[in-house]
Amino acid sequence: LSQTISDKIRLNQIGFYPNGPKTAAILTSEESSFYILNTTHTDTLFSGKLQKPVTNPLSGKIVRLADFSSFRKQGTFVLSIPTLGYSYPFTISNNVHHPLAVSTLKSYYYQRASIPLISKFAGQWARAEGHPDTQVVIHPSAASANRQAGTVISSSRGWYDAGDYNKYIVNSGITMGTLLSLYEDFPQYAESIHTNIPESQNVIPDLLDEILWNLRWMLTMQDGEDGGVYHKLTNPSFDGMIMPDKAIKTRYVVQKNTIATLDFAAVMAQASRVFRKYSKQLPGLSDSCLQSAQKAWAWAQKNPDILYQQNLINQQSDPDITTGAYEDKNNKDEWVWAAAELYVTTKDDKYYPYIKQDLDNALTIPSWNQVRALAYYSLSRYGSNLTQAGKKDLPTIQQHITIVADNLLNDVETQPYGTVMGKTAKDYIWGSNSLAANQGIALIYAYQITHNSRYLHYALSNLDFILGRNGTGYCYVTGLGSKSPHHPHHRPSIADGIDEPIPGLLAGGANPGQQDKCEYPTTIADECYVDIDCSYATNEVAINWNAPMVYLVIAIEALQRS
Ligand code: G3I
Ligand code: 9MR
Repeated sequence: LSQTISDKIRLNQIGFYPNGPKTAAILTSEESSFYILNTTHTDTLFSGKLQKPVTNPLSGKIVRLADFSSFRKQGTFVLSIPTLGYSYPFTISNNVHHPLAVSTLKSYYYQRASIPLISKFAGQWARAEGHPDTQVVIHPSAASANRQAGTVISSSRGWYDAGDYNKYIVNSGITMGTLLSLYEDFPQYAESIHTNIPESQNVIPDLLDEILWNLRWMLTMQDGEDGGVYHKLTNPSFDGMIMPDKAIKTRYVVQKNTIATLDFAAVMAQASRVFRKYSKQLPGLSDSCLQSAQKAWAWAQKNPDILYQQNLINQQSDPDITTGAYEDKNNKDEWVWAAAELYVTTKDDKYYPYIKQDLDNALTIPSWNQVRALAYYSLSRYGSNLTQAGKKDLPTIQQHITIVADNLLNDVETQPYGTVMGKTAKDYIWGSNSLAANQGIALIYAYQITHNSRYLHYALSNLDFILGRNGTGYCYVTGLGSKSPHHPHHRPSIADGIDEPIPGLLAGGANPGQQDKCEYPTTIADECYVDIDCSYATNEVAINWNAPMVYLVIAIEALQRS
């Protein structure tokens, strides 16, 4: 009998709720019993039989599930399969994911530009300020009558996008939309998250203080003259793996375009209603956000289809820009999102036709280039407070969300890991873990609409997926769980000389695309992940991946508590 930890036992390495579902996936073809033991292995507290074998269509490996949902004792345990060994330890308790919620939200503090991180808040990851961004140059592609190429503007603060140090409006858009929605959906639980940041002592919840850091940057990305919004603030090319304060190349803002401007409008419209509550502490902010949103909207109406095309820009101007492109060729969904947030905030029916125009098409899980679901989430949330036009379509809008959720649940029982994520190889895109989280969010909305607990149950299955019940056995959040990423493609984590990576960061996850050309042990879709910093296609981190993670864990915690 094996006395060691077995990598063939895959489960959420953080834990489970006493009354919630509890599942482990075992890579074995053998019929077997499984046991739950205390961590010293002296007491056997529960036993059960493994379920019938399922062949994983992606790898051909055989998986059996262990269901121990009826084991409700609180504490820390291991699961044992006598012929294989023990699982990593896991905890059963109420609020078991609270530390994960704190840590994944705190990660945004570590991503802050234009501020030194001091040890009181950053612990061993204290570092010097990077990128004051007070001397940012207008790139020729961004020139306008009032701001000619070469003009210098100030565009401080904001979060670094990912493992790189650039700041991109499109990706900030979905990130902010997700975090603002989290506050609107679960204000009470969100207010109970304390991340120990410089603003923690004020009366504003830490989640909103963190959001403010990026909001204030985003506001500077609008050309105040005409309302258009720059695509990004960036170096011409990516830095090496160096600390932020050592990365001092000239930074530019580049081309205003319709999609960035609409994403900006959506965020500002939503921020305006969220921060209205704090008008005393933040005088004028809510009004400024709304004005900026309306100005952006007006610019987009005058410039309805300017796409960001990096190659084109590089043919026409210097210096060449080769950093993250966030090129999206379809702006239909951004029109819907901006219109929806402006409509919800102002209750002005003039925005409604833009929402209406896409109402017949199937909804998709959100990503940086597909934001229509964010519009529907907000409309659904404000259902009873909409004008007649919106109220009339509310059933259709909510049905779009439940259809997406039902599609996710379709055939889920035959999935080898019993998770919604990974039903097909197509799920393993660049940033696949963020897809898992966004699927979970769609299920949470479906649960809020219908109160059918099956949706909540399977939202939790995707949290389990991210935390270990998956094809690699990784708990994909740095600093948590027993087997988590140690070498993310994240410049500060690599360059700071500290062994442990910055905590609370969600790695991109399995992606057979291998766009980085690093060395991979396999091409199998759900196993194609490698914990080396070379691997930006599987092991980078990004603000738009962490945001749905923060949302999912807080939503599950909040719903568990209620
Ligand atoms: O649009 C096609 C779709 O039609 C096709 O079915 C699918 C099949 O794989 O591919 C889709 O394109 C993908 C695209 O993302 C849109 O999802 C590309 O293959 C994929 O390579 C591309 O990956 C993006 C990557 O940048 C490269 O551009 C990621 O989504 C995006 O998250 C990532 O973002 C980077 C920033 O550029 C820079 N900062 C770090 C950040 C995270 O890695
Ligand atoms: O570090 C960059 C990462 O943030 C991007 O997601 C990735 C794809 O655009 O590119 C990384 O930068 C790499 C560059 O594209 C090629 N040379 C190596 C760089 C990584 O060190």
